[in-house]
Amino acid sequence: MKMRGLKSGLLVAAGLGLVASAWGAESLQDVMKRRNLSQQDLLAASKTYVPTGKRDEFLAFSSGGQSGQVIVYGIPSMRILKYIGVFTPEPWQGYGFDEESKAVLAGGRIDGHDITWGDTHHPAISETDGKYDGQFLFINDKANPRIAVIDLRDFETKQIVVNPVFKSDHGGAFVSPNTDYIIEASQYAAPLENRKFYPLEEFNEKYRGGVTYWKFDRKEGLIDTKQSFSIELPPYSQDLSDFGKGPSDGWSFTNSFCSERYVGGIEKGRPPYEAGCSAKDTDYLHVINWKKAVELFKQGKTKKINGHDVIMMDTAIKEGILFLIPEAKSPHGVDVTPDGKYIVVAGKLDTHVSVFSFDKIMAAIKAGKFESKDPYGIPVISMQETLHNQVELGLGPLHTQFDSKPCVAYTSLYVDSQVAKWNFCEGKVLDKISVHYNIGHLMTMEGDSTDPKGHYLVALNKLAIDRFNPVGPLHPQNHQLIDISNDKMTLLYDMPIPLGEPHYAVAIAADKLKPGIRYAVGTNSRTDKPSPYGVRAGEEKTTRTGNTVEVWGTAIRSHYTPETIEAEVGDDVIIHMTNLERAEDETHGFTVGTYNVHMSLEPGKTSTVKFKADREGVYPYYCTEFCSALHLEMQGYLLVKPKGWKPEANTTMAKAAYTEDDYKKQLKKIADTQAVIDSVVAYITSTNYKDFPDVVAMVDDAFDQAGKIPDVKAKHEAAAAKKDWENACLWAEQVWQYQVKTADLGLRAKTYLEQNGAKKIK
Ligand code: K7E
Ligand code: CUA
Repeated sequence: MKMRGLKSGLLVAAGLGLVASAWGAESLQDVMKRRNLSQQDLLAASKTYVPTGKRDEFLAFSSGGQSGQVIVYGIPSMRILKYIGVFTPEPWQGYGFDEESKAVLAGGRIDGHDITWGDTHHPAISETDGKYDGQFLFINDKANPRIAVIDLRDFETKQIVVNPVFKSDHGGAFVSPNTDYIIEASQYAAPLENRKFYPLEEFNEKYRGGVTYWKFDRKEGLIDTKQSFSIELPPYSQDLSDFGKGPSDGWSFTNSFCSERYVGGIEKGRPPYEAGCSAKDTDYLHVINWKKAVELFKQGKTKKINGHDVIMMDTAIKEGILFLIPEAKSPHGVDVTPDGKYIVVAGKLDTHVSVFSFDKIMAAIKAGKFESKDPYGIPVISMQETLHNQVELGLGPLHTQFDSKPCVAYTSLYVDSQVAKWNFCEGKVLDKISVHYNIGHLMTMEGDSTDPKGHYLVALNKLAIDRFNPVGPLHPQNHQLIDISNDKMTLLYDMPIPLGEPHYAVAIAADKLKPGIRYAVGTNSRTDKPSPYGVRAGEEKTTRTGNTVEVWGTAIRSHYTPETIEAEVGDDVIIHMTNLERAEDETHGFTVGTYNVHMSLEPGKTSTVKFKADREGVYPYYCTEFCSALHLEMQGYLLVKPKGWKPEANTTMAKAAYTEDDYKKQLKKIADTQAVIDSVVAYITSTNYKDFPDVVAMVDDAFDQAGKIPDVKAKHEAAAAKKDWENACLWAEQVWQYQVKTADLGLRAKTYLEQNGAKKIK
């Protein structure tokens, strides 16, 4: 890893000499002077710059905080690649505007109410054997206790589940080492029953916290709510959680604050929550044997609350699956080390991080050695006897991530606005770096797995203050990229994020992700199953049943079938569209003006929009993605007629004047274009193009377009034979449209082959 820094340095040094000749007018020194850049700046730039056409080493998935979305960006370039709509409608992706995605969002309804936002905090990538496998992403919604499942084959949200017993959550989403369970801990204690009031005076008796273990069915790609269960916990504000791994696999850890169980109420003259919730010196780390909890659940040792299985505290205590360890007050992060031997806890109001030894915890439990019980009878293990060490790091330590080097950890210091690099085995501070400002979480590459990758760290700061051009009182977020490949950390880059507060983020080696580029034609992308509404070319139809007009349509450059949809006022209109394209990145959109519907039709996808045609009028529909030269012409009309309206007899469309000369010009244009196509085809087939799957796909798509020509050619020739020059010209024009699309694909394939070293074989 040292090599990287050194290599970049050499490149810059070499660049200083070379650039002048390569770029002519301005030398690198000129640019440095003009832009007031130092050598250090250039080195940082060379470590983050990803040249045009090149890709990033890692992909980060960041919570989008109050936006209810997930932000995907590349590292080290910090280029944003996508916002994934999760808990919040996202119109570009049609999320919340087509019926298929509305069904996903409907999974997140609570008490019959739509909830159209979320407070996303902690994303988690699925793991196999404790290592990121790049298949799924999970994220929690703190405000409305929910977990979402995103499939990384297409980066789409597939499922939202509502926690059946919590009223808020925080300690999720984190996955077990084989992703058979996803953990979600509650935050603010409340009655577990839904729609049930108890006065705050009964807080200790009736209010509860808890932790839920969601069963993940990897084959279905969905959480199985019926196989999921919770454990009742005391009304301490449970906070973050983590699963054990390696030697600690089978256990989970959830910390808490406000174990004082203080209830504020300044309006009644009581000191506020913040005073009462931090009065004691310690709070509690919950230590849970979750594998044994699964057994108890399977044995039916649960109570149904709101129809959901809950292992009650009494059972958990009796069965010996629940323990507490005092931890320094108001802790926030709890992070299991990659080797699974230690649990690192940081307290916001303590300058230390505490490193607990899993071995020592097990020894105390085996020996039945407890220092006391909490008010609910949960055995309390001694903090002193289970600590491996405590390390003084600085003010406001929060979260910890790990390096690829053994024993090396990084902890965020919120109050100091710093990152501390330290050795958790030996309890030594190694380095510190300032960040801007008030860092919350931090992220190293695959840094919470059993196999962290080193290289980079991103500081997710709570405040940006003066770092960017001002854009009003609401500032962007600041993600700062830090190079951790050397002994000293160096700050490389500030990235503004113009979305909600990022809490946690996770980053995975880019080559572990294998997203698809097209769906099988007629796929409902939200269920990953064939849509019953998908049709192929030629199968399009429009039906009327009672007051419902239903359209099974298709989209392909540059037209929809059908191009006219007729309805009467008051009809229900249902439009299914299938994108017939096979070419990469040939997405079409679909909207009907003023009806608040939108689809994003990636190649092969089938989507549906539904609405009531409640107003007479003429409503254009059109494609919302600039998909081809004739994208603007990818259009049609929804005609909403008065009830019982009939056309007058013998009306026809206005005619345009076309002549035989016009037709001849069309034929010439077609012949010229065919010459271009022929030369491109000759080039492609003279190479080993079959060795390039991307090119094979383009060639398939080109033949698909060319294959439509004979039919249409027959039409213009038949019209010409009848001297119907209008139809002859227009059908000839359509031939040319297919030629243009064929040529476009052919030229793209040719460029690709030239740039990727195709060999001549003929
Ligand atoms: Cu903002 Cu993990 Cu929800 Cu810490 S959390 S900062
Ligand atoms: Cu299809 Cu624009």
